[in-house]
Amino acid sequence: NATIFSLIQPTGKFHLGNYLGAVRVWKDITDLKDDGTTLLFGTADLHAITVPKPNAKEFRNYRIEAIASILSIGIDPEKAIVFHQSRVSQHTELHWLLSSLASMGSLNRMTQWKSKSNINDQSDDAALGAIKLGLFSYPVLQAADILLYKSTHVPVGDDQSQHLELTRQLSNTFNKFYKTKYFPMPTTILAPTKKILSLLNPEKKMSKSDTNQNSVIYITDEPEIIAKKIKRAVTDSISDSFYFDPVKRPGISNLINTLSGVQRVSIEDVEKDIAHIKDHKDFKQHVTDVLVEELAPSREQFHRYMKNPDYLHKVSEDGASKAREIAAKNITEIKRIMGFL
Ligand code: AQP
Repeated sequence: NATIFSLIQPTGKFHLGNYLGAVRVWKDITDLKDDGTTLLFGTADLHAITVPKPNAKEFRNYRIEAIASILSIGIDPEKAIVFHQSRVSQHTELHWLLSSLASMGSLNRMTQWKSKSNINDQSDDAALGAIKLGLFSYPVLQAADILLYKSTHVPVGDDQSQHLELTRQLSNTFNKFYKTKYFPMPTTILAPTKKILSLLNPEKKMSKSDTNQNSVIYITDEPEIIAKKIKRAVTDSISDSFYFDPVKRPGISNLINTLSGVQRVSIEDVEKDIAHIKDHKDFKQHVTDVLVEELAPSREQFHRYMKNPDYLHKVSEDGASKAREIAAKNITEIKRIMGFL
């Protein structure tokens, strides 16, 4: 039977990238599946402490907000297991077991620890020495998350493809070493929308941890905030027509890609739809209108859920208890294969 699994870090409010690259895809999958497929979606709260950490009070709030966001997008907790990673201790247990198979070389090739630690020069020993082990071994924990449930499919944005490749490598290494077919080779379900970029620097991806709030549209942003951020978004001075050309027009192309994702139509169809627009002000107004309309229902739901923390707690604890049932069974089998039992 298929198992579809994905997590998101509770490192702040979810933004358009998280929405189009992850959580809206999770909702689409949940709505579609009614065939006994196991669905697990939740927060990667153990991963969240590998980046500059919020204080405990903020972190508690981010975790709650993440569950409220997942539900407000319309994921039905009766159909999908919604939970916090840290509430299922087998994730860290499998992380250790897999870390004995993960080579430093393969982790060294991952790009995320470099971008998240802003390390440009790998001969800078002092900078390298300051990098935390947790950030470096992040992809091993991610592989453990996925393999713990013998997941067959993992929906993610394209920035995560490299980590999924490492997961498949670890699955293969384990199976070969222990002469078993225990772990599946999880397939990446790539989000249909290309990476969403920062509004102020379209060289970088839109990111929760970006220090400049104006570069990010949060899915809970009020209409006037969305309008203000889109107004300030970096574009260009080519007027009269708006078309997709990420090299020459990165800012405009990022907005067109966003429209294509939100409206679920191709880039070409967006170009046709906006062909009549001649100036930047009208183009930005159009983008604002589309975003405001798309995000309004989940924003309202989000505020409703946040007024009921007991319900959110219950959903994530019920989810964790269902996840633990699968995890406990699987970790016992894994430890038996490895000779611990
Ligand atoms: N800009 C993006 N465009 C498309 N997809 C994106 N995702 C993240 N940013 C974009 C997808 O969101 C899912 C959850 O990501 P995550 O929170 O686990 O980690 P991240 O990729 O590191 O996200 P952020 O927003 O950049 O968080 P911080 O700043 O805390 O590191 C993933 O499926 C990812 O592909």
